[in-house]
Formats: sequence, structure tokens, C-alpha cells
Amino acid sequence: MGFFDKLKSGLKKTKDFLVKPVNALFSSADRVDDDFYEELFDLLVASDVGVEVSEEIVDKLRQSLKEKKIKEIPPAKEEFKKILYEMIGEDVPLNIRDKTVILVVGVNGVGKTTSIGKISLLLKNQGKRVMLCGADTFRAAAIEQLKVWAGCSEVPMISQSEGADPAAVVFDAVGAAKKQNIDVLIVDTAGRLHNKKNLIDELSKINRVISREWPEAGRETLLVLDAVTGQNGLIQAREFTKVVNVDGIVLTKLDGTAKGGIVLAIRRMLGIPVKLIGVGEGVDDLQPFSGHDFISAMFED
Ligand SMILES: Nc1nc2c(ncn2[C@@H]2O[C@H](COP(=O)(O)OP(=O)(O)OP(=O)(O)O)[C@@H](O)[C@H]2O)c(=O)[nH]1
Ligand SMILES: [Mg+2]
Repeated sequence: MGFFDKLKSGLKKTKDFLVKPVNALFSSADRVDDDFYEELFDLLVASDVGVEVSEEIVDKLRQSLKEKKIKEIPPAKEEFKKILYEMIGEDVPLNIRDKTVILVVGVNGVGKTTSIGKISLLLKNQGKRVMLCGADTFRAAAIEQLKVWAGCSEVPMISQSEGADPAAVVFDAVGAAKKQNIDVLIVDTAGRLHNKKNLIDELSKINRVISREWPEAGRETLLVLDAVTGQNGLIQAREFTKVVNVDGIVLTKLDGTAKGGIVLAIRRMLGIPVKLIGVGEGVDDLQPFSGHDFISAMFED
């Protein structure tokens, strides 16, 4: 199955919950009136698009139909899709320069380690020399889990034992990456830190080590969010953006939720592009995000 089909089946819950009722609304209405807008707004909010963004979508639709003097339902639906697409914004791919360090952050259980495994395979298949770094030293199982992924993708991995200083592991990994002429070093970090100060201290220390030891390397910091948490993911994201400079979002577990509307809110509310989306646990189930494919997959049967 190609990724577009996976995306379609992965979005099934969101489609049942949001798109089907939206389609039903468009097909049952004979004109677009205030009741119609109100119902559309309610459906968007229920699918975790969020009040602010739902309001914006409905207002834009109202304005655009008025400007273009559209009264019929089929062109109104096309306008609606166009507005959703604009809301998502231009696709922004992973920024991989000649030498790049990807730092992967996010709270516990969102899918960081799994995503790293999948990204390593994506990049390796593009001919990049990839190395993994197990800087989640909080528990031994985390290091073991990353090792399994390194094995699957057949890429080298640098780690130390549980409890080691994460910045020290990063120091080792950068040294090894330079020596082995690695193109992309991907760093796994711990999600479960005791408090925000811990998180700030740990991530700043890691960042300092990378900048000092490999100043010429490009940097890409990815924040992993679990789509199942819906709007709460935005709150998490804001906490992280106070601590690190986030370049892109990896949105996982879209297959497990009806809250896929969150995709529409992320760019708008955070100003950060979704760069990759995950629609399952399989190795091919995480792919670069395409706004066009996302909207098409949502509205196609
Ligand atoms: N259904 C589904 N499951 C996913 C997806 N991405 C990750 N998972 C699952 O989510 C679980 C947690 O993933 P991890 O990669 O261990 O998460 P983590 O952020 O590294 O967790 P910690 O290391 O504990 O902070 C695993 O069982 C993954 O298989 C996805 O897109 N869809
Ligand atoms: Mg992990």
C-alpha cells in the first residue's frame, strides 16, 4: 500500500468524525446560511481544530463566498477545502544540509524513539550516512529500543549506560560522527524529566555541546506531538518552544484519533510547520507531510 492509501486509512477516525458530518452538512444544505456556518463551526471544534482557528475558517469561508458571490453548495465546498489548505500552509521539508544534527524532543510516550527509527530509514534510503545517539539515558529500555531501530535501519548508534549524562553521550556521538564522516546525526532525548528546569538545563547543555563540537553542522530540532492528545499537544508545544528553537513538528498517531483537525491548528497557532506525520506503527508509516495530500486524503473515499 502506498503512503497516500495509508494516510487515507490512517485518517479514518477523523474522517468519520469530522469529514463525513461536514460532507453530510454540505449535501443536505440547499444554501449556506447562518445555521450552516454555526454547524460547521461546531464540527470543526469537535475535531480539535480549536475555537480560534475554527472561527477563522468559518469567517474566511463567509467572506470568500460573499466576495465571489457563491451561493451553490458544490463551489462552496471547494472554497472550504481551499481555505483548509491555506490554513495548513506551504509544505516545509526536513532541512538536511551537508552535515546535520537532528535533535528530537517531546514529552514521554509521544513516539520520539519510534519516529527516529523511521526517519533514519527514510534518510538512509536517500543515500545519507546516518548515526543515532541514545541521549535518553533515563531508562535502559530506551537505549535498547533505539538499538533495535538502529539494527533495523542498519545504521551505527552511540550510547552509554543508563543514568549517564545525556550531554556526554552527545559529545561522544558528535566525535564519532565526525570521524566516520556521518551526514546526519539523530539525537533521541528523554521525555520524562522531573520538572521544567531539568528540561531546560538538559536541552541547553546538549545544544551547547553540539554547537561547540560541531559548529559547521546544520541544526534541525523536531518536536514530536501525539495527535491523540489533540489541543493539549499545543500546550505541550508551547512549553517546548520556550526552551528550544523548534524547526518542525512530527505529528504521530493520527491513526489512533478522531482529532486529526489538530493539523489545521498547529501551523496557525504555533507558527511551526508539520514536517512529518505518522499514521501507524510500521516502519513506512511515517512520511514527510504534504498539506495537499492531507486534504485530499481527508475528502476522498
Ligand atoms: N498507532 C501508532 N502508534 C505509534 C505511532 N508512532 C509511535 N507509535 C507508538 O507509540 C508508542 C510510544 O513510542 P516511543 O517511540 O517509545 O515514544 P517516546 O516518545 O520515545 O517515549 P519515551 O521514550 O518514553 O519518552 C510505541 O508503542 C509506538 O509504536 C503512530 O504513528 N501510530
Ligand atoms: Mg523514547
